[in-house]
Amino acid sequence: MEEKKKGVAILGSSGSIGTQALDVIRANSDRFSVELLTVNKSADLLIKQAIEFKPNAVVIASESEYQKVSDALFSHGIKVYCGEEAIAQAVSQHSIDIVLTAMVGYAGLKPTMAAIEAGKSIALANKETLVVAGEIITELARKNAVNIYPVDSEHSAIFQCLAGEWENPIEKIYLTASGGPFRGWATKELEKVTVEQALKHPNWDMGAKITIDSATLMNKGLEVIEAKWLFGLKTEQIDVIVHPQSIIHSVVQFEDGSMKAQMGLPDMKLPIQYALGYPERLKSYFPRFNFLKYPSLTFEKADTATFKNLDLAFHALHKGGNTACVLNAANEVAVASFLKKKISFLDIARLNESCMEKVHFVQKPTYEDYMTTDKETRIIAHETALQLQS
Ligand code: MN3
Repeated sequence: MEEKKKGVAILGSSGSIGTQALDVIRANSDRFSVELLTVNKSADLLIKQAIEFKPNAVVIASESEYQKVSDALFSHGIKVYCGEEAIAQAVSQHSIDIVLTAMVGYAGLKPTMAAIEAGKSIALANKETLVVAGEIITELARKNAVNIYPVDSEHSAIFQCLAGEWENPIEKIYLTASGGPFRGWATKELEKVTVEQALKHPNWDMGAKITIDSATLMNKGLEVIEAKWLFGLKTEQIDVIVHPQSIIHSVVQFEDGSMKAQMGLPDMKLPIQYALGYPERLKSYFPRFNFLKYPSLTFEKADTATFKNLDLAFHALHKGGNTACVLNAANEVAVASFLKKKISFLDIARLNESCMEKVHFVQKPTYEDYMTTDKETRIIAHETALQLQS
């Protein structure tokens, strides 16, 4: 008997995760069908992807690109929509079983909520969604009996270690961090870091935002917050360990002291495929790890005195309320300003810290409070960026 293919929606199909997800689907076309593709403004790539994968519908957020996409796909019988609102609506299509959320930043929040409300499984690649509103998202998923499968490699590692252990409490988790391209650098050396240097990650090939976040250790900070919500942990149960080779992707320690780690060569296709294929492990031809090529796997403490963002994330978790939402919005503005060469590399953490002090604290935020916090933070962050430039 032929099994029904899993219908996949990819939100953010033009990005690094989105294109790798399509590689996974191309290699497993007997298992998956693409039902929806969405992009922000990459019209040409969207057209090419749509013609190859024949989704039911596509959405382009940028309205100015709509006509071009619509003209190109008309004869292929693919529905074309535009605007942010359309993304949230399109995810509820019947043919969709799982929604891969691979867009960047705060923009992921609303469509993720819509997908959960429509009862779709979530393959979560947009960590900002849980950072901004982890409590609301996890509660919504519980209410709608929706599973959230992590795509972030560290969280996928933890999820894989937990398979078969659902009844056994976690004592602690260790998120591994490569340390980024500036591991071991002193503050003085970091003053002059250029955008080009920061965009070179030693182990992972990723989008610009996450590559900068990796260089500042903000990415690991966001992942700490993401882990808290995904696995229902207390802040004290989460630790970060620098592991420059990026072979061990994270570790779970159970109450008997036993530790399970998931390892392999760093390749985002593996966690993407695991999230889409769960609970099955689909055969892959990704390169295999060879122990003899890595005679030493090493571990060290994260340098949070130099890379302050990681501490800011722990601080945000301790303080709770809307603080992580503030940190996320501040950081999105800070990274964009750095990429435009308006502020320096070290200014990113300065800007983040300053916003966390200035933005008005809300102890028990509602969805509307998060929207207000995000807006308010971006205004303050832009002002702070201007002050830092002068
Ligand atoms: Mn990661």
